Amino acid sequence: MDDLLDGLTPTDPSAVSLAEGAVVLRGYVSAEQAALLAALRPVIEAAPFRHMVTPGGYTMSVAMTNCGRVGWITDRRGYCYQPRDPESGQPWPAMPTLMLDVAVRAAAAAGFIGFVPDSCLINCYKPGARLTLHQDRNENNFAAPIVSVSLGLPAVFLWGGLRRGDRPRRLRLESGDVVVWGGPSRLAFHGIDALAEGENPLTGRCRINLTFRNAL
Ligand code: MD3
Ligand code: FE
Repeated sequence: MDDLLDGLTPTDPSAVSLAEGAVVLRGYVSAEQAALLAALRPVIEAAPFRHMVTPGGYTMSVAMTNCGRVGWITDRRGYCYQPRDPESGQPWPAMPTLMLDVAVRAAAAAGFIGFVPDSCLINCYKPGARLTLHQDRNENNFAAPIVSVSLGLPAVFLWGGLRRGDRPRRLRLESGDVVVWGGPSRLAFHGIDALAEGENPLTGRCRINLTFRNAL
C-alpha cells in the first residue's frame, strides 16, 4: 500500500527522492523542533491562527497564519498573497531568522541552491482537520520550490500527481520531517488526510506545518 514509505524511516536524515523534484529529508529538523516552536510563539501572538473562508463559502478546518513579506489568505473574493494581516491591518510578522535559515538549508540540501522564501504559511491541524487535494498556484514563480516542515502530531500526506484525477499516494509525515517540492513536482495535487487523534509532547493535540514559498 504505502509504496512511498518503503525504505524510509522517520530518523533517516538522508535525502530521499520521491519523484522528480520532490525530496524528503527525514528528521531534518529533529534537533531544532523546540527552537522552531519557540521562534513561532511571538509570530502567533502577533498574528493568531484563524479559520479562513474559501471563495465557495466553506470555513477551513485547518487554522492558518503567516509570516514574511507577504502571507497567503483566502476569503469570499478568492485566494491571494497580501503584505498585511487582514485581521489586524498590520504587516505580517517578519520571518524569524531560524525559520528562514532552515528553509534555505533544506532547499539547498535538496538541490535548490539560492532559494530564499519571502512567505511562510503556518498551518495548525487539530484532530479531524484536513486539507483537500489542491495545487499551490497563487505564487508568481513556479521555478522556485516549496519547502514544508512538519512539527507535532503525524499526518498522512496525499500526493495526487499532476492531474486532479490521479489516485493519490499516501506518505506519513512525522515531526521533524522536511519535504522540498520543486521542478516537475511543483504543481502536483496534494492534500492532508484527516488528522488522527493524538498528543505530542511539544505541540499538544496539534500538528503544525510550515510552508515556505517564493510568492512574489
Ligand atoms: C506538493 N499544506 O498549505 S505541505 C498548503 O501539510 C499545503 O499543511 C500541507 O498543502 C500541510 O498549501 C502540505 C507540503 C506541500 C506543500 C506544497 C506543495 C506539498 C506540495 C506544492 C506542490 C506539491
Ligand atoms: Fe498546498
